[in-house]
Amino acid sequence: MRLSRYFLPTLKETPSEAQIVSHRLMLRAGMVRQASAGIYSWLPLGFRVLKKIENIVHEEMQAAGAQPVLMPTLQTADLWRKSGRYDAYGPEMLRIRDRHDRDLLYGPTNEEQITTIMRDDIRSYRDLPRNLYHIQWKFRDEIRPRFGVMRGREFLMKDAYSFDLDFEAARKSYNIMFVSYLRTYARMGLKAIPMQADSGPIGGDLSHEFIILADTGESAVYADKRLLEMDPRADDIDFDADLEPIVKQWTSLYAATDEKHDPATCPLSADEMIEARGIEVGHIFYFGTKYSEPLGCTVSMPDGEKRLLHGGSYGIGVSRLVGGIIEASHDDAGIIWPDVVAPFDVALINLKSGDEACDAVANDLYAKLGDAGVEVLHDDRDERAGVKFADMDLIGLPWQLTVGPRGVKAGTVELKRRAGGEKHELSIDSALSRILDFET
Ligand code: P5A
Repeated sequence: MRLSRYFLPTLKETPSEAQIVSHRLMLRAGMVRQASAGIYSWLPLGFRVLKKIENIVHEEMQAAGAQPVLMPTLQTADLWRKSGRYDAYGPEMLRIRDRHDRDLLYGPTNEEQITTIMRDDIRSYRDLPRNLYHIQWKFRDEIRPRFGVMRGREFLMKDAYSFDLDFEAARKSYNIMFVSYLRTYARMGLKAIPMQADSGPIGGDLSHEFIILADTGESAVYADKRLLEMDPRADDIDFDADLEPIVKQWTSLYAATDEKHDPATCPLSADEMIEARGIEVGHIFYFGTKYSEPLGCTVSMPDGEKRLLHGGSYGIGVSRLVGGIIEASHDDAGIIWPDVVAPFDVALINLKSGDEACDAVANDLYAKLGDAGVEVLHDDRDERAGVKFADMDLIGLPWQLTVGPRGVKAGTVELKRRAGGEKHELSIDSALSRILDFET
């Protein structure tokens, strides 16, 4: 992509409405713009990151056996009246009336809807287990939308729903999602710690929040230091195997948010514990027959007996993760994207756009990288070097490849890794192969 044609409205000044670093950087890097309180438009750069995160979530969900679907954003009030949540959900639910005076709502979550889909089309115990998920916009009329996409009113969630015959089987489905979540966050360069949690309006008695540590997080967290050393990607995972030992490894170490933390029962000494703040990037629930019972979701057993299904639901805050990753990975100059979610792989900076020799080298590098499948943002603008470097540091692409008149004469370019900041003057070919070896 040529930056001269790209819609990238970066800001020099720090927007005054933004209280935390990820919100400031998302506005300054031209990733999002607020449409109204807690509702955002995603501009090209931000949209690319959102899609990268979505892709990782899709891949990991499907590796764990969940199947993608897409349910609508609007649901009927009658459906929620049956589960009893229409009134219970309170003012966070956005209620809508259509031209026929029928009550609708903009879905804050989809337990009711997926349960009726299952109820209508699943017949036999042989059709279980099933896990369906979608990545869809949700609306919650949060009383205090804040921190940009971190606590929006409209936000993108991945929500998966498992259906099983009994508690034992449902526990297996829960464990699969538990392990899959750890790996999903690790793949994005995040250390997410599962913590005991309240199940709130979703309900049920088994629930874990996945929390990444960040000073600006909304929850206070208390956790065993050893959890920080554990690497969920160290083992090859066979999702058909018994995952209980892995889940136990994580859950046997103390970790709780302020809602659940009790100093009286906490087994850790001050030395053994991290006391920090965290961002909830995922939340999983087992709620048994809470929805299958009121909605009549059953299957037939071999003897003809009808059995209510046991359910769980599993959420990932996809749009929140964009902010969460920035909170975890930035410096004074801007964002530092982990490679896998970076909007482009390489910032190609032509310091003297319009100069024949510089243009020739930059265009050649752009073509070669593009042919190899590397995503390049080519700064071909007629701007001062300082502006170009500042913009590229701000938007945080993993590599900066700089073509300047002095280097071009000597046959060299400069390659910088945004994360460590180390710079190398290299021949054009070795710079190219350094990037290609890494990216392809
Ligand atoms: C699980 C999937 C649920 O809604 N039903 C379907 C269950 N869980 S949850 O904890 O309420 O939400 C799941 C994740 O969504 C993110 N999230 C938000 N992100 C941005 N703005 C919000 N206002 C918001 N509310 C929830 C969180 O990451 C949460 O873990």
